[in-house]
Amino acid sequence: MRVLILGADGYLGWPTCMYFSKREHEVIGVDNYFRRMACIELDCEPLIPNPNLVERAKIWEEITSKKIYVHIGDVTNYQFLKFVFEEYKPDVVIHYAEQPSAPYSMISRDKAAFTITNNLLSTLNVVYAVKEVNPSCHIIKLGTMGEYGTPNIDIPEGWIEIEYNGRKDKFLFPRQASSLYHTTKIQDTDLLCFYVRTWGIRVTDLMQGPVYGISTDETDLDEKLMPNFNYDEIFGTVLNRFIVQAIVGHPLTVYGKGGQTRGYINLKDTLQCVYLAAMNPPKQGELRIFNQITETFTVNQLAEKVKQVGEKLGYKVEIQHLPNPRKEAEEHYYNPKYTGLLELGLKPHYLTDEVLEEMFKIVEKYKDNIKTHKIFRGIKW
Ligand code: USQ
Repeated sequence: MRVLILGADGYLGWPTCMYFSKREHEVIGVDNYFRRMACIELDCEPLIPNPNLVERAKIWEEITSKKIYVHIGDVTNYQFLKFVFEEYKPDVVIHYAEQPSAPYSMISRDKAAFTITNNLLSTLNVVYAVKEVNPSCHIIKLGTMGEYGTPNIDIPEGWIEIEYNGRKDKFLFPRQASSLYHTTKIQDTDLLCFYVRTWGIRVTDLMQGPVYGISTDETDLDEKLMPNFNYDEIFGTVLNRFIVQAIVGHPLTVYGKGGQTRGYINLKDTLQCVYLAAMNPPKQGELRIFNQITETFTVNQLAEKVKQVGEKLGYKVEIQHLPNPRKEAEEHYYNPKYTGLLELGLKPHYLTDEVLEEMFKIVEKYKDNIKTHKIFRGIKW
């Protein structure tokens, strides 16, 4: 397959490029370095310095003799995106080119406006490029479990059948986001749903939960191929943050009561899921939705696990309950379904003590890079 990856320099993007390339697919990676620039602007650079995307692709080629084509540009610029589509005519486009952080989207009006413009326009442009250049191209779009929020009923994979006044129909499951960022993901899904109905394009929308992890089989080949591992409040996800905090002796930052439950997934499984979606495309005119998680935890459970494993490794780990800077339910029902990807063949890497220990061991090597002032600044909403 010819695979176009938008957001190829990101935490998920770069490992995805290598994963497909290793499996003999032709990979084209596109990025505008938004995340790198935002990390410099907001003083929250990742734990390990990463070579830029062009350099990463060169290092990958030196090690594996496999080429990843790189284009630096902005997906919200339609002329640029259309040029890339015309040049390569991809079979599948993986759209990660979004502003991915809930706290970032809540910093100011300007950051909210950027999040809306970037996320919606990039999705619209992908739809148009597919329609105008290659209508059979399969769009794989990264959505988020946060689109559903935390409803007091079970969460199906995207769709719900409703019976009302004696009649039945199938709808997108009602969505209730808890940040502006998550709201843009809902709007993306609505856009895709509209164009699937109208133009018969084919789309897989992956509702992913918070990802953790720092290594994959491909990143293990060379330190310079490691993913961008953020541990700050803006771009770092909760479990990655807790490991870094445990290592530097910072009390684990549990927000509020810590009963917030989410579906989590190992970075290695994100790659498997996206790959399985690409290898098993939906038919034309279908919007297929999978919940991309492998198990659920409360924040308190994650903190306890990190404390236990950290203490086994000789760290003194304290758990702290901070006043929650976010508006979210801290105790709630949560029962999502996530069987679709398992049925396609996903073999999950669950969050065992061994997995946590391995993460501790890798992060420990970069301990001197950790800057404690980046851990918590209290972006509120
Ligand atoms: N949390 C803490 N302490 C922290 C950081 C987070 O208690 O130091 C809590 C949050 O309040 C939240 C949960 O942990 O209840 C998860 O927070 P997170 O920062 O790991 O994840 P979130 O902001 O929800 O966003 C991340 C990704 C986003 C993705 C989303 C999936 O940044 O791109 O869409 O996970 S989901 O959460 O299912 O919507």
